[in-house]
Amino acid sequence: MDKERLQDELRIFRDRNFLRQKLRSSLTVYVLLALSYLLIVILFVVSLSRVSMLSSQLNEMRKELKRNNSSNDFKLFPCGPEAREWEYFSGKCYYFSLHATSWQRAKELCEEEHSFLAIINSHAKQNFIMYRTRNQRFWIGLSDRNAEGEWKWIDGSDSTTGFTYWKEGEPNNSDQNEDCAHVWTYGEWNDVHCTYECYYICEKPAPP
Ligand code: MAN
Ligand code: CA
Repeated sequence: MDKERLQDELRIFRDRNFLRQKLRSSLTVYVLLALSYLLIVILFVVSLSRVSMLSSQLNEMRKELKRNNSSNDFKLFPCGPEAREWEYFSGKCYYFSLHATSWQRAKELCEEEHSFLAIINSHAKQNFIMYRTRNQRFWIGLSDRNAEGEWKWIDGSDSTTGFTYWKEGEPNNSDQNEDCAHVWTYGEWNDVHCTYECYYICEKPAPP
């Protein structure tokens, strides 16, 4: 009888021990699992931050490269590397239009580009414009629209006192209706009706 009880107790003891051991080992597994999850999360966060650090460094390098390039390009394109249709001459930038229009529209188109119809006030500028316009008619910022015979530049300055380059016999106000000036053959100036369609030259100061 006693022996049986003893055996029972021994079995219970063994069972409990077994359970305890099982519990302990599965606890170890869970702890290990949790630790490895934690490790993965840490690794993920660290690599994410490294990647974002690297990408911001790369961005900085790209910007620096762009800055260097564009400052170099300014040597080649003083009117701005992003505005290569503007040509540099003696501190000013000029745009020679690719289509013809009326004097008024040309004036507006220049103003839309923060510029004005070209004012020719020196031989050097006259030559530059002559070489560039090659006998084509291009509007310049000169008219006597406000008072017949009083030729004024677009900035209000009087043209009769300064540099002029009229073709011989011009301005002749042909048909009493020619109030706007354009450069023509060999860059010489002529007056025509303002609704005539000419190419046009815009001018603006070169960026600092
Ligand atoms: C001729 C001359 C000019 C005039 C033009 C108009 O070439 O009379 O003065 O401006 O015609 O087309
Ligand atoms: Ca004329």
